[in-house]
Amino acid sequence: MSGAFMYAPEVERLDRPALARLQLERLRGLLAHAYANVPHYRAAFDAAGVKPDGLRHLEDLARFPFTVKADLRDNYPFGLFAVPREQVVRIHASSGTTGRPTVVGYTEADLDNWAGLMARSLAATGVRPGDVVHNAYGYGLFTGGLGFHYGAERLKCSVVPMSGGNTEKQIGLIMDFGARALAATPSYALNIAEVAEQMGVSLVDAPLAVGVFGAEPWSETMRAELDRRLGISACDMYGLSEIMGPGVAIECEHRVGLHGWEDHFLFEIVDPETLEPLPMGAEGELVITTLSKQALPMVRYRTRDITRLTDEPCACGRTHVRILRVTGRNDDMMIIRGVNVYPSQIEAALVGFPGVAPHYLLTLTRQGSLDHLTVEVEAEGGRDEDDRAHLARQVRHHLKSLVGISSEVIVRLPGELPRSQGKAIRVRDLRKEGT
Ligand code: DLL
Repeated sequence: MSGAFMYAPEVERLDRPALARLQLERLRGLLAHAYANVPHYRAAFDAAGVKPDGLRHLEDLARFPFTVKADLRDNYPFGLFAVPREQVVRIHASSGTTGRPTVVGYTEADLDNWAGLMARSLAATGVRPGDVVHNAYGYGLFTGGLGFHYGAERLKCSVVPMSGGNTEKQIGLIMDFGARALAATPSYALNIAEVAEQMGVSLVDAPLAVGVFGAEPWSETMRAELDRRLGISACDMYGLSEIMGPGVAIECEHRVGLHGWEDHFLFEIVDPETLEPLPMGAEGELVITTLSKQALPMVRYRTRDITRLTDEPCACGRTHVRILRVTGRNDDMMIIRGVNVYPSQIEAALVGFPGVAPHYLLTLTRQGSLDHLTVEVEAEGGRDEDDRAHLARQVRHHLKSLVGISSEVIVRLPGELPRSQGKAIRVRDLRKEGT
């Protein structure tokens, strides 16, 4: 395919008044659909004293109630579906750590929109029709595998439905099939890079050119690491099952924040404490309303993800609002001796630090009434014990001055920490067990 290809529906470049008109029309339809067909929404709207036809302007949405993950759990499994179950042609679920899984459903039209948005997302990163797309996101109840699969097919790519795991085999196929794009979690992409190096395979010299990474928080330093070790341009992809799956927002080739697809979603930032809407540019919790979902309409869904929006123009010409890199989830924020910190901030400080490999594990314990953070990292290459102890002191000092937290640092031997196959487990929180 020629480099001039552009999969750029006009809707991505609508001016603000036209986009707002489209959103208002769709929002009215969505609210009416939710109110008419989902007892939970009817009760919640009634309790808040709002009616779908009372919405005149987009700003009026602020009077509508939020939806939270517990609402999905309380209505397990299909209670929030707004269409008869027979019209739901796909069901996904996320396991969560406790309790019932979160169940989501799609009509045929929902799947069609999802594939279309994923195709637009992949195209924005520079993936082209005809490209071989190696899909290492997990297939199954997780939305990553199938979400990418149908999007890449819609864009007319050749999709390799690899799923996660079996890393050496993955690398063989990436090379043999000449994959141009790699779709994976960033932590699994790093695992692929490392195993390739151990096998003596140079992915940097392979046709691989684009990485579409998401499903977990990652840092700019991790991006630089993945760019360099895989010889790619690594783009950030954001999404969540409750709203659709992957393809809610994507970085274009300029990689300056993720374009949120405003023709299908309405994005707000609210103060996570007061729940008041915050102005453009302010940091807070991302709240999303779906504008076109049939099976599972979501009204003001609190994502728990902390980020900022920007409406500064992007060099690509797309007018949709950009979501800045999601630093972490509200639930993942650690308070270490009074300092608020996200795992991705620690990652940003660790990755690229001389002598340290980009693998880490954070463990939280309670010592007396104080939180205690242990940071385990791996040494790069063989180092003796004294060397590692010296390195640990340097890392400890670096974390203190850069992130402002005191921690205990242990430098492990190469390969000692677990490797990711999908979403990485970065934090072990042992505080609840009273350790
Ligand atoms: O992770 C959907 C997805 C698949 C997105 C593949 C991108 C690529 P869930 O399993 O429901 O859905 O998890 C959603 O993961 O609320 C965020 O906390 C986190 N997350 C997803 N993408 C990013 C990202 C998929 N790019 C939850 N940066 C979300 C940071 C992310 N966090």
